Amino acid sequence: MLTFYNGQHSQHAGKVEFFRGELLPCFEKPQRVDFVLAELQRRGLGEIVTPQGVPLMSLEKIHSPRYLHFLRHAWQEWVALDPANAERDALPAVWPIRSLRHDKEPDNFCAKLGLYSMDSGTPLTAGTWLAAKTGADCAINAAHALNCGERATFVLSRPPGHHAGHDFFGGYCFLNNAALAAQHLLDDGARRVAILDIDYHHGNGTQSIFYQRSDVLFVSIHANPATDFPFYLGYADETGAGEGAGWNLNLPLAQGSSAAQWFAALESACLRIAAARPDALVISLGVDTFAGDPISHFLLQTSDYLRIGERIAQLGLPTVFIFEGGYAVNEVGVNAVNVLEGFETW
Ligand code: SP5
Ligand code: ZN
Repeated sequence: MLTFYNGQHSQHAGKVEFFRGELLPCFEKPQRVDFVLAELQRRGLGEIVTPQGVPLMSLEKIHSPRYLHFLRHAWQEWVALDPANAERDALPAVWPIRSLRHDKEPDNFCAKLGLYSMDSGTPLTAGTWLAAKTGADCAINAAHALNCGERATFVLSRPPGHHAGHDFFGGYCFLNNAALAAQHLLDDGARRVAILDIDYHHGNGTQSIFYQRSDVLFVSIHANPATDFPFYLGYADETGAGEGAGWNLNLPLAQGSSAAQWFAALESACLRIAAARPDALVISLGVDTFAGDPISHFLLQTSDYLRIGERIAQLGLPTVFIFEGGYAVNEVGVNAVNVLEGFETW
């Protein structure tokens, strides 16, 4: 399997995230990708390539121009507020919630941070734009490679993407790599693309981007949003709207769900995807479903990840795997690569 690796990912290295009144060390750290890369190389699972940079125009198919402009210039504006900010992560602290305006972009940088974000757990740093942009390059290159005859490709990048919406960051995500890959597959001629999101957290960004569209089926298995981030989206009654009615399937599970319960949901997900007869598949591959994950509450074991890959392979579709969450750093490499190996060996 061809892997598109973002060597600039380490430029995004947040110091802290805000959680319950405290600044905690970031869970989403560079070593995550280092462990996956080491495990890929150890197993010799295929070539690792550097992507070509894509024009900003291709990001505008998913993200708003003013959000992209904000992200590109955010760090210099943050440091312009106070030179001492060069040593501090930028975290939002004020948001335009219901009754406040979204249509005016404020001049004040802290106000802009709130306009373009959903949480205070996602630090923006000096290298965030570079890491996120080269990650998006990987996603679009990996989608394009399917058009050039690859059966499957893997996007090994961070920061992750599935919480990022049309014009906001959050949940450790800035650019929605899965959405960018799906859109590229459509632009390359696919009539319909399915996205299967198996990260522990609901992919609110991806869902909202495609909610009104029938050319992208979004299916997600995740923790019940009543108890888990991103809290405000991901319920089973969200089935799509307008043209997209019927093209969104959420399969929320309770905290503490077993592997058996999780695999029952995977079966429902795969049946829906097969019924849609898509031309290609994008997997938002989070491995924070692992029993040992420090921020999540499902109970999958390392060997379960091989079975996930095998079941996905049975769909028989050209597939782009995109690395999302997974915070048990020592196991994240083995678990993620097990999915790829299960897929390859089926
Ligand atoms: C891509 C992805 O997996 N994003 C997840 C974002 C989750 N953000 C909320 C994290 C809450 C951290 N909880 C700390 C628990 C410490 N015991
Ligand atoms: Zn997650």
